Amino acid sequence: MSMTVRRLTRAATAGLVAAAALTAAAHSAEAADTLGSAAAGQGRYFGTAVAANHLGEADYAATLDREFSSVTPENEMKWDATEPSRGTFSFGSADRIVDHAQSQGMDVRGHTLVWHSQLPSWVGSLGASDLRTAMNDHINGLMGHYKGEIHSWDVVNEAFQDGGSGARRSSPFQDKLGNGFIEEAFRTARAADPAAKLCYNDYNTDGVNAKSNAVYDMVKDFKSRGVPIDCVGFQSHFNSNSPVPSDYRQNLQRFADLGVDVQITELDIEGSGSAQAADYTKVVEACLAVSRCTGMTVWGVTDKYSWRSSGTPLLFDGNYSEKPAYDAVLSALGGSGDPGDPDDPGDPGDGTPSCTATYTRTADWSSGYNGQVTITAGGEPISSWTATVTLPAQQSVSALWNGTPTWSGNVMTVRPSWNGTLAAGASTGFGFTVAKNGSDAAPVIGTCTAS
Ligand code: G2I
Repeated sequence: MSMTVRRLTRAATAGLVAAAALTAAAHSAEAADTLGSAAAGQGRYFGTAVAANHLGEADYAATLDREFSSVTPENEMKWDATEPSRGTFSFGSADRIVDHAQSQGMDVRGHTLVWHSQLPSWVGSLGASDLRTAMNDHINGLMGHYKGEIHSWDVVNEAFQDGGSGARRSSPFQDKLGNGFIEEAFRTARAADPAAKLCYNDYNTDGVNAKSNAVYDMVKDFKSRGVPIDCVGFQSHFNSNSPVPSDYRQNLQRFADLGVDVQITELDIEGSGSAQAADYTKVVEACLAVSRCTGMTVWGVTDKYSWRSSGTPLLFDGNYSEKPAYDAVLSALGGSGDPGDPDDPGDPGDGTPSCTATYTRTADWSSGYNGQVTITAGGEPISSWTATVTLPAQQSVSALWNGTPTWSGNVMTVRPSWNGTLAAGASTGFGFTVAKNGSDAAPVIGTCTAS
């Protein structure tokens, strides 16, 4: 289908979209008991990254539609997905997300136009002059297709190196077009969709450091020379190696003081329980303290689909139950959700048994290892649980304790032996010994189900 036809088709639905947005706003005004409605009460959006291939999962879509007011396609608008060969655009998966968002009255962030990663190899093989044309054609192709439908675009993503130098990262764009590629991308983007906010987006720029200083200097220079830039995105992927910086708010504020909006674009914080909740509170409070911090996006709906799933970094667990981090964010946003409300999914008394399963390798030797899966009940007591462990093809289990396995190929389904009954929040687990048979890969733990 030609781009012109898609553009007309998308524009023709705009009236319906506006109607849906009004319905959502009217609904949310009644009670600020979701992330999106509570954030709206603070004049902010609260978004999530979304993957098109999960939209058909009822619980995923229900959680998304209930809680969030903005979506960012996690991979579907990237160059490899949208222009896999030169001049041939494919918008199918991204359109599914945009259409879904619009049907629910949610806004859309565009991610991302010019990035060194998820870049098809044909781009890297172009000479400078062709590459410049291809970069501008790509920006025009995407922004034209979604003209008027994206509230903010990540025009350039991750163009600076990590570490102390503050230098630009090597990429086809940097190496062949030089420092000016960023400015050129922003100028092209402004002309392509004048209504979209144009953002520069990066990670490890959340506190004041050499990398954020380099981005700061670029933004300052752009503002002084009239290069069109409206916002800076702070990805905010946190864990114990990269904790929420103590000068997070101060860093957001110094960018805002340059005359740009700031947005938290890919928030996730590894951990669990009250420690994770406290970290999330810090982030939300920092954004709310900076008037130009216009919104926050978490990088996924549920822990089970996170790019860092083993770190359980998100607000909903693998069963879509609200975690303590969810309650903390809602409360920091001034929402009226009650952390102990039996009507809230995941809160004690909601009547839905749930559990989570987490895996650790507890012993390791050349020919084998021991694995331990910890089963933790959600906000309700449970009387039984089921967890699946998918082993790499070569491996075999030689012993298993504190659980009862059944097998289907290399998938082991484990149910309790004596340890099915758990109080709300209590844990048990099972262990097993694996013969590696030449493969040292880790097993994959499936979603825990409880009754
Ligand atoms: O790495 C986390 C994020 C850092 N900032 C830019 C973001 O765009 C980036 O997102 C992640 C996605 O969450 C992952 O889902 O970007 C990764 C790729 O750089 C994404 O991973 C890719 C896998 O590498 C592919 O193998 C897979 O086909 O996801 C693809 C789609 O599931």
